[in-house]
Amino acid sequence: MREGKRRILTYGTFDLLHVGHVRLLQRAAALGDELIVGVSTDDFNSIKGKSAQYPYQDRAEIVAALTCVDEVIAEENWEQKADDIRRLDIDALVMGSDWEDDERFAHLCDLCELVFLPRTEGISTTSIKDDLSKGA
Ligand code: C2G
Repeated sequence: MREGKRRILTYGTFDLLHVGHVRLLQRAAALGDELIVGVSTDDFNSIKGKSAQYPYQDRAEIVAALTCVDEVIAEENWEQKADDIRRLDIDALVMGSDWEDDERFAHLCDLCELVFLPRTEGISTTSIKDDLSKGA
């Protein structure tokens, strides 16, 4: 905790922001006093095998505009999380449940709490893109 404030961290691409993202961020924010969000850069998205519709600057600006978000940092690689947790004095790392079994997160429980929240079913950036391309 920093100055007695419980600090929450989460990461994501947050492309074409939708209710699944917003509900994740709101629930994460509700677990503490401050929410810091690592938004994946365009280069890191390439590493993740994702290509976002919006460039990093726009995605970061949109996430930063949410009232439940206190700070946005760039997520540039898989390896930065431990350093981010220490540097930002994080109390809990919060992710959607699709990350629960990912070994890239398991070791982080030595540094802070790990919380995995149920995903919002029935919506994803990919499904939005597919619907739009089909003229749905
Ligand atoms: N999410 C959700 N419900 C959805 C869609 C997404 O709860 N219907 C959550 C995801 O579980 C994730 C967050 O919203 O915790 C952001 O999702 P994405 O933008 O798809 O991010 P992702 O590709 O999962 O990147 O290092 C971690 C990665 O950067 C996470």
